[in-house]
Amino acid sequence: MNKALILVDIQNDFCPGGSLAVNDGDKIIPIVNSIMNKFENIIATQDWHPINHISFASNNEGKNVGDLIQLNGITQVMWPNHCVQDTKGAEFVDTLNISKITKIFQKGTNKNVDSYSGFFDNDHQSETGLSDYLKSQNINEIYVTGLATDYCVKYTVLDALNLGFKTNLIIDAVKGVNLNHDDVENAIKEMEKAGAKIIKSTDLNMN
Ligand code: VGL
Ligand code: ZN
Repeated sequence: MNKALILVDIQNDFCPGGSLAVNDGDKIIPIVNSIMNKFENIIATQDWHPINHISFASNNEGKNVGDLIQLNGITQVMWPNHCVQDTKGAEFVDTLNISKITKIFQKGTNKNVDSYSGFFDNDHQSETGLSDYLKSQNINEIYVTGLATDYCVKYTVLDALNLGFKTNLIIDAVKGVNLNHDDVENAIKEMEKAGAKIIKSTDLNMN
């Protein structure tokens, strides 16, 4: 069986200067680059929204960034426009060593539903293909890095565990949004409780 490194949404809009910047989001990039040589399978997800995406406050009259709406029974945060298809903000950060990426999965492409997880849309009605791809490569263990800890990283980890993948969270290679001050802490606890192993990038040097 094989293992894979997963890079969640390491895109310009989630780094300082971007429209949905995560504090110190760029600080993970040298760490992510430095562990790539431990993996043959390096899979990146890319938040990839059409300009009319439902998660953008700008597409919901009277809503402001940070507001919550109900969407088919699911709570949806109103985000600033971000990761719009074919824009600079949606590109991978240019200091990321993208030459090592072996496969890319784009998500959030359906304007009517958000997709935090790299596996499924938030309503769990459609898949990105990541799960089938991992199975086709005999990958049963994943190591997750990227942005943001309390959204796309968390949902990717929880879905991976539900799908039966052995899942490690590389704690120094993720950063979160923290709309509320303890969101990141709670997200880490939730992932751990669901069965994720919390490791440090330096632990990878020991095997
Ligand atoms: C994300 C909010 C909206 C993420 C994506 O990558 O964590 N967060 N879209
Ligand atoms: Zn998004």
